[in-house]
Amino acid sequence: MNKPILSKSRRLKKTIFTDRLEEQGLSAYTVYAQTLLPSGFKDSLEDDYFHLTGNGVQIFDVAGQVVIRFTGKDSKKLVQLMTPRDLSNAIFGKCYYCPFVNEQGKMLNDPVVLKLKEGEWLVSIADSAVDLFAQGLAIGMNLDVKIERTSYQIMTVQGKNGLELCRRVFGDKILNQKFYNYDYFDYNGSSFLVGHLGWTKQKQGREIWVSPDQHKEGLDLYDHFFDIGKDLNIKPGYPNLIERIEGGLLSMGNDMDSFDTPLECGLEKFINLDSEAEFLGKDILRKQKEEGIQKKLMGVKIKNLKKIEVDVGINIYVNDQNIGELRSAVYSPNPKHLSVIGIAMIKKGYFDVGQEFDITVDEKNYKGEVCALPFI
Ligand code: THG
Repeated sequence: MNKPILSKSRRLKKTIFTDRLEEQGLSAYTVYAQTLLPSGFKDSLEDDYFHLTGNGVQIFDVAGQVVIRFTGKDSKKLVQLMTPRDLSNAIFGKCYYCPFVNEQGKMLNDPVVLKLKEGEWLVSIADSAVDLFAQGLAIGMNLDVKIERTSYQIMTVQGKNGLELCRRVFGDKILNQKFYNYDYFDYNGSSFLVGHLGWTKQKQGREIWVSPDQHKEGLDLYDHFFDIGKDLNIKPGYPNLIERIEGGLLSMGNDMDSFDTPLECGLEKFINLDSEAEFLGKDILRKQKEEGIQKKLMGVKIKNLKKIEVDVGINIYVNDQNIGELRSAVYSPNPKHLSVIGIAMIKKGYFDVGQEFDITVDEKNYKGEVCALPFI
């Protein structure tokens, strides 16, 4: 079939790494927060999955995780207003994964939030325009805050050998960094913000946040990783759909959108509905928690299907009755699965593990089963 290409333009932001990735054999892009996000190189998605979860290291250009900076007297108030996660005791050096919601308590985004200084917050967004929403709130509420879409450029080092690669550059201090903490590390006289997190379930990954005035040094560091990482089996990578779905890492716009609440998305452990904090949708979310949810994001497995591309939600049925929608899916070559695995929003009464369902993919009928997230 004809494979259309993505036409580039100034509207689709390139990153400081884009040219390099193309030299390295980039074969596919997607777009994330208006930024080019790599989605394939020379090898197959499955080969890249085994490399990422096996004995290698991959560097991803994830500058699509656009960083919005909030500064000023009301910066904390505004960031808190958008999330049911209680940030009142947020400290420097920690990263906070925060569901952001609108006034209906529905998902707006699911960024990572950092308190950088008193009165300065960085919000590293998923794929929706948080800055515009925040600007509207700030104007409407007359808040003293400056909201800027920055040119931070994030790269992430992932895979089993990633920590050793980072140790070679940043020294032993990196080995002691705790999950979801950030700190500053030197490379070549430049101080980089490095966080222990990043877009996979590999738990050893590190993100390097190249600041707006470090673009040259950031690209130097990218090249340096490849120079010194050959014996560690290094290659350029990208958020891997198989690894993401297995790990149950949700994707804004794919698995969840502005029709879903964090409770329906299984994000309850990242929110505090009993806090004193003032945030949008508080009463609605409290009520929903009390009354119980009517739908829930779950894992699904589909048997006897080898290939699937979900570019629109696919309905799921039990006895010809619609019980939900498949939102992301991929064939997993992991010997534990060897089937299509996916993430689906399932209606109440059917979101129990083991529930069987029918689904039609490319005009053929298949049987599936609801399972828990994450898969592994
Ligand atoms: N890094 C940065 N910004 C981001 C992401 C990132 N912005 C958006 C995007 N990712 C949002 N998606 C997720 C989803 C899950 C996680 C991170 C970002 C994640 N969750 C951990 C888990 O589920 O195991 C737990 C996090 C925690 O314990 O606080 O890592 O990756 N800069």
